[in-house]
Amino acid sequence: MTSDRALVGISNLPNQRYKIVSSNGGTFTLMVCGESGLGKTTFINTLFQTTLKHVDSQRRNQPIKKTVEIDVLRAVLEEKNFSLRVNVVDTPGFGDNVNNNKSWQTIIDFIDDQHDSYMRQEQQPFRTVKFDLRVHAVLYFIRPTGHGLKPLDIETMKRISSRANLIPVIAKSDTLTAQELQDFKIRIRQVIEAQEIRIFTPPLDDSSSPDPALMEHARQLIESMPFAIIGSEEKYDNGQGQMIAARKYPWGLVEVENDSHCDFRKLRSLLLRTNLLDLILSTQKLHYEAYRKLRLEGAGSTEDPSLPTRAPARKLSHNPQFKEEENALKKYFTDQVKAEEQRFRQWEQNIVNERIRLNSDLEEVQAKVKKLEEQVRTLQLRRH
Ligand SMILES: Nc1nc2c(ncn2[C@@H]2O[C@H](COP(=O)(O)OP(=O)(O)OP(=O)(O)O)[C@@H](O)[C@H]2O)c(=O)[nH]1
Ligand SMILES: [Mg+2]
Repeated sequence: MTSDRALVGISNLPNQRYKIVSSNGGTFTLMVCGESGLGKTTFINTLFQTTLKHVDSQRRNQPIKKTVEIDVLRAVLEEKNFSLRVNVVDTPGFGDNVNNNKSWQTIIDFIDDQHDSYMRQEQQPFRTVKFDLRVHAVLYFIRPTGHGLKPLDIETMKRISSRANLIPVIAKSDTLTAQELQDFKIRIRQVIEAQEIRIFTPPLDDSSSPDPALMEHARQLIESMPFAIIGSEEKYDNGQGQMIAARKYPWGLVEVENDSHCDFRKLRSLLLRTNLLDLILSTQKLHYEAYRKLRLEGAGSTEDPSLPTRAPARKLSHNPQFKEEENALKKYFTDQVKAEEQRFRQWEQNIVNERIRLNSDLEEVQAKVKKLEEQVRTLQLRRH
């Protein structure tokens, strides 16, 4: 067991805390997003390798391909006396050359849709929520350029932060030197502050249990933000007979779970241990309540375009689990429309036939009337 686990593992948190997590349905949903090719899928696999148990295991050992649609992976986090269901939402990366305008839309819609779906279920008479995929934390992957944030990063992060707990991370941090990384972190923090992007920060003041070890840990986490991460699917011998997740360079290994190489362990601790409950509770109290309020107040009540103001168009396709349902529904509608069109054409034809028939009837009647009129006229002439 590594030192930070021993110090602030889930099992060391006050009893009440994980009771709440368990009674809250015991599900934690994590989402990753950002530009394409930054290692989002690799990060998820690294997390599964080091910490989580994969529930649908058929995906294992398949080579990573470019992610093309939203993918929800289910996992279990198991620790001493504690077990938690975890959903990880992998998303397709934003392209680099194509028109990136509104590339955040799929992600934003997904987050809004989950709030919407939860709200609908809560409104049902029996109020049993069966399907809760509300996103508790969004990892935003930043390209390790060393320069700063792109306008697209800023726009996307702003939109996410008004809906969910946003945690920016520096992707592929093994490609930067220690000094470059330090400067890059400072630059990113400055932009986040100047742009007033609200990121998730571990609370320092926990009055219910003022534990100095926890406080110190929280301080360390805050100082390290945005977390520099490294993902790898490969394991290498660390020279002491242990196989560890790392990236191999000619000069040596860059280790995923080494605090002097990157912040992977800090981020994992924040997500799955020390701040798990904060993330779940703030999603409910802050983000879900804000969404609910906006929806109940109706459209047009806010000047901020980044906030949801209306019911989202319910695009089932955002969730791959609904794909089949959606296709079946589409086919049903197409068939219905075809049948109706056919019926309408037949009906139109019937009307035309009827008109022809009536017209010819009319002509006949008119001819008869004419004949009778003539007969009347001849009779009248004879009488005179
Ligand atoms: N140097 C380095 N390379 C990495 C790291 N993580 C992933 N990669 C590599 O980057 C490439 C892309 O990784 P993916 O995990 O597919 O990236 P992605 O963000 O999921 O990409 P999309 O699905 O297209 O959005 C792969 O070749 C990975 O091996 C990292 O931490 N450091
Ligand atoms: Mg991917």
